[in-house]
Amino acid sequence: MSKIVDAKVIVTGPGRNYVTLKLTTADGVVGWGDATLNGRELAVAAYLRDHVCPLLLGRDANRIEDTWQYLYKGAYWRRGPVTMTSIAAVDIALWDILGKVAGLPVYQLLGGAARDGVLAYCHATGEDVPSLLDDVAAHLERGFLAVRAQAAVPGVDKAYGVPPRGEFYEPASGAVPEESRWDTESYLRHAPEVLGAVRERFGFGFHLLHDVHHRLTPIEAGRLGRDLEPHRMFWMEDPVPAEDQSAFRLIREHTTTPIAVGEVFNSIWDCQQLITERLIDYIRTSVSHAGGITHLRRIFALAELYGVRTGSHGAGDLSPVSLAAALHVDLAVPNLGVQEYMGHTPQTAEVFRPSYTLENGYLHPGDAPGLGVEVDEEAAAKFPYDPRYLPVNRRRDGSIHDW
Ligand code: CS2
Ligand code: MG
Repeated sequence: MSKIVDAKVIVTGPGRNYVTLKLTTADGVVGWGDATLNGRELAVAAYLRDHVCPLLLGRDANRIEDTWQYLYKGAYWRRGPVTMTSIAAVDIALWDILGKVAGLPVYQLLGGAARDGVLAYCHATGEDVPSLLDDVAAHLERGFLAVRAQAAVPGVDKAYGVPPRGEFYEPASGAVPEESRWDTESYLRHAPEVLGAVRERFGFGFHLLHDVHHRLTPIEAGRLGRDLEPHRMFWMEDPVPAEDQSAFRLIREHTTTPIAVGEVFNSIWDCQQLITERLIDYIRTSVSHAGGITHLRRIFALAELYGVRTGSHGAGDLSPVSLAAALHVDLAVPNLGVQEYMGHTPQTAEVFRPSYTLENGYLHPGDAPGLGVEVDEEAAAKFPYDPRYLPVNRRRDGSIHDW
């Protein structure tokens, strides 16, 4: 009997906060969904506990599309990161249940494997160019074929994406947002030099990526893209705040450097203009922030029509449940670009036990029924929620900038 009889929200903080949804059917089949929204975890937990879980009890777990439509259209107030992350968690958990009932890995339910493995990109960072080059070397040594390179910017403290050497990068910290400083001119001078140094040292035999992280104006982004063209980037990510979709027309006029956008998007409507006008080359929407497997498939199908490839967000603040679900979709879609893979901390591994693998730079979700992830609730209970916010970014004059 596939009726949902229990819906439980688990908030745990093994080194960073995660929100996980556990759905259980009358037959005792359990499905897991990731509902983590970095810095706003409790908002999603409350939305689920107060407005979603009570409505799920008694529903048929097999009716995945109907449940998606019920939660999306039934709320009246549509879209947004909290709502769509909540819907995503339910959707991911229902696909997990369906796979377990069918005895099949979720990718088989999505049409089977379209490839042998999912190309992964890792994060190489450095507080200066030599340490960045060392980190790139270490990741290439581990067999990665795609590397994101981020270096500190001289004169800019707490640059995005660069943890203290040897530490796992986690941007959220403290019950009050940390304040970082930003200087566009320093960045625009430094980024091409840094990425040029990577190419100079390691050549062009691997994919090189870089995350601008929403910080430029359209013309600045056009200038950066043009300056990066000799380095043949796989992509430059989030060059400008992505709400301004028409800005990408201007960027496109100035550069052929491929563009990736979408980790902050949560619905197909956020992506529609960028995809249908071919203003981007990769769509980065994630399975846990953009409505789950059901909605992500729609976004990726639209992207395929326009020659846009996938490049899903996969930072450490998306739990192993999210990465597992992403990999099942990645394996099955025809227009895969690349999957972000930061890995997770040992503490996180105490709570989440995924069956995905990484080999020679390729990820695979595994063939366990469902998503292939188990969640240890006892371990989760050991790690209380620890309030943490993402940083606030200010320009040198103190005015707020995009982080
Ligand atoms: C970044 C993320 O992975 C990325 O591309 O943009 O690290 C992002 O800053 C975090 O996921 C925010 O929580
Ligand atoms: Mg990013």
